[in-house]
Amino acid sequence: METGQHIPDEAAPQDNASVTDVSVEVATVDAMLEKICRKYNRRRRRVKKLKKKLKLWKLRHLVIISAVMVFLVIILMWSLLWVFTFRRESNTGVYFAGMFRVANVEFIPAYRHADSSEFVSMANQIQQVVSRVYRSSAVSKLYKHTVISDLSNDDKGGVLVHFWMIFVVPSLKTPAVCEECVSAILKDSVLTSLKNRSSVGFLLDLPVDIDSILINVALRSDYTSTAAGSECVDNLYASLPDAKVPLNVFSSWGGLVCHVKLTSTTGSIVRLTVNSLDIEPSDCVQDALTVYGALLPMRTKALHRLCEAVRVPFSLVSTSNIMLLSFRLSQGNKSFRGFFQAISEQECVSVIDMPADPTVAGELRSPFYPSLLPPICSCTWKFKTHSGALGVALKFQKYILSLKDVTPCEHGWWKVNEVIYCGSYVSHTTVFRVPEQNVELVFFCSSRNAEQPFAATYSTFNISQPCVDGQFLCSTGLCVAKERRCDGLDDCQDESDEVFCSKPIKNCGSSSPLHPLYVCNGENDCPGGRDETNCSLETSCSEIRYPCHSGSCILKRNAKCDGVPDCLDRSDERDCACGQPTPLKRVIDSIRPQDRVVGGVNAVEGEWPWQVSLHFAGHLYCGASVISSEWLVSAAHCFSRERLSDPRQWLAYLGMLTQGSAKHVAEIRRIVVHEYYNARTFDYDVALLQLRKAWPSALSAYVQPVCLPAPSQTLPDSHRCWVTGWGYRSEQDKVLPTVLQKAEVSVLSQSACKSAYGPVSPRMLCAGVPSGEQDACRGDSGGPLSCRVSEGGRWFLMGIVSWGSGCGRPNLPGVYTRVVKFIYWINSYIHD
Ligand code: 4AZ
Repeated sequence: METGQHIPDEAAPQDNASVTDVSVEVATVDAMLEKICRKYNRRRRRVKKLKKKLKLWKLRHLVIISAVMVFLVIILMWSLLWVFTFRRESNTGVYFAGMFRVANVEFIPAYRHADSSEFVSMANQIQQVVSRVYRSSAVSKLYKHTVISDLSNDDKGGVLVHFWMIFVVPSLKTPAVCEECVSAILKDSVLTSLKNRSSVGFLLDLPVDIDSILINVALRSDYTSTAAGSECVDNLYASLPDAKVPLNVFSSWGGLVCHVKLTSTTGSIVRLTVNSLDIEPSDCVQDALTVYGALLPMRTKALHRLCEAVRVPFSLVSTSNIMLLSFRLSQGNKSFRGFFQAISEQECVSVIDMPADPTVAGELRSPFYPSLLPPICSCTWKFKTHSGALGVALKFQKYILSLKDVTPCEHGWWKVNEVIYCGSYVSHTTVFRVPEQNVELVFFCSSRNAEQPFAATYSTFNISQPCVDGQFLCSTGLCVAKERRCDGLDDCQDESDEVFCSKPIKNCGSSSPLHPLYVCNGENDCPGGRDETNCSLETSCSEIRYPCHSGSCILKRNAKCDGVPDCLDRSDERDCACGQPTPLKRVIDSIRPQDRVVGGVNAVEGEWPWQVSLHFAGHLYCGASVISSEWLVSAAHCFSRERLSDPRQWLAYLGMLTQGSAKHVAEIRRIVVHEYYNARTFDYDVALLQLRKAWPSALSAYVQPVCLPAPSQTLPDSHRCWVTGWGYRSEQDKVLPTVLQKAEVSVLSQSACKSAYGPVSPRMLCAGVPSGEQDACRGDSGGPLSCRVSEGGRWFLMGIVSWGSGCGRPNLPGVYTRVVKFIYWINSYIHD
């Protein structure tokens, strides 16, 4: 801005002004002063501004510096916290139980006593070697120490060393001390020194058999309860062959976990006889006795586990001269009574010359019979018949041989004249025939744990005619009278005499008796319903008659809970608080959209009050059905793998329509998988689950048991039933439905089922529709196939979702466990 006089920005020099100038200048003094004042003011303002700026700058820096300081302090504190608290907390002890054989060392009896100087000196030497190996390994920083727990005499010579190894590992590094990794360190050390195909090498200077090295991850509690100083470890020794060494254990004997170590003389094996075991059945959680073929509780050496009381004595053998009994006994009166013996190892080879008389038979028995089969064993029988026309027949009780397929044999494998068969346990008799004069049978044990023994009677048979004239050859190998074919009774024990039968003639008017299938089956087959009269007369029993409580039977097959008292004692109408749902909305089931559960529709609240959703580790895994206030029934295959058999990992959702809205969530106390369940064939696919607590009866509008059918109960072919569950809606589906789905399916005859799948067992039942549009699928397993015998009647559990070829495929129906075959088995648990 211009004012006529230029005011320089900076103070102008005034000393050169002359006196003559003064007058002139006097006139302008005021102006000058004003100028100076203005200049001064402007300067002051500028200084003020500068000061303000400086203040602001300082403040900003102060804030930044303080923020940085706070940040640094937080980092420092976090690091300190992590180093001193979290890091320490996340360090875990990892425990291993192991064993190896030290060769070329003579075993001396003093080694049996951990307090002997000989033991201490030998143990120190071994412990130092093992420690040196691990301290120079990749896991040296994590290795803590080794404790030698036992030295025993080994059949192969030398000393068998049992030891504990402890690592302290930050959680993030746990994979570095896996079972395989830890055992590889030991094996690698020996491997480098192996010579001349011998299995003995050197662990530094210790001669160790590489094949004997076995290391298992173990529990800390097992370590503390077996470690030196524990009050609950006992060592017993059987020095005389066959002499019984008594073994009695009581819960007052010690702590919760107690161990008894058994040893017998070199060259012998230990046989344990259990006379009685009094414990609570609790699925091995509270009470259990685990028997090991080692002196430490090593997982891969477990021989047998008892989680229920034992009343009938039995015995089992170890695979060597050592055995460990590991008791877990909770409070209460718990006891074990039995004894152990040193028995000699049997050479199991027999040569049998078959007698000429085909009626004379002998018996072959599993190794160590009647003791349970150990996991490792073999036996050979060589038969020779007197003629090329005669072969060898073996009649097994509750055991069957079937040709091996790609899956491994879980219950023993057999080599029969070079052909391989798998053995399995079944509930009936079978006959295995070898149509050759010279037969060599070799049996190998192949299960992970001890198993039931078997026995078979052997005899010769006519190769060209296995069954005599007038007899029919069943698939089980049994021979039954020809008249028994298609008589409605399971004479063959696998129903092979009752499939592919033409419909029996209804000889209603004739003097010969009416075919049993038509008699008292609930349908009027003869004019005037003559076949349905006198059905309540009490008579002798057979599988197609209804068993009254009194012990006698009536002809009416479907008498149970049908509203009419038929038995004299009225037992057929007892315990009928089941199978009567009270849907809270009207049920619409006729019109269904085609895009749901393999052809299903949403169920409504209260429609299937027995339906259960079983969740494993938080995820839907299977279905189940409520059958009483504390028992559910499901499929065995839902629990067959080791981790799935722990009841603590499961939750049962009861009274639920939509996932997440259960009226009751129940914990599981115990899972009982059928003892004959066969994971290869899915035969005997049934399991029972006992709840920790009964579900509240106040929930009866939402939770109710389904009726269990009588063993005699029948359904006409093509009878319509319902399958329910939260399983996938198609084979390709990736998401599970949230609302319970129901689909209507027809029951197929056993012949139609066999036409679809080939061999299906009598314990299986097919249901579906020819198009495949309605079916069960993955996730529905274990859930119910619910049927009403008569319109408006009660619902019965006729099937349990088991398996099938895919889901919803045409002519490949769903396969269900046939519940009528398991009524006695189920009742033996739920009415205990
Ligand atoms: C299963 O995997 C499964 N279509 C259940 C039932 C069926 C197929 C598979 C029948 O659990």
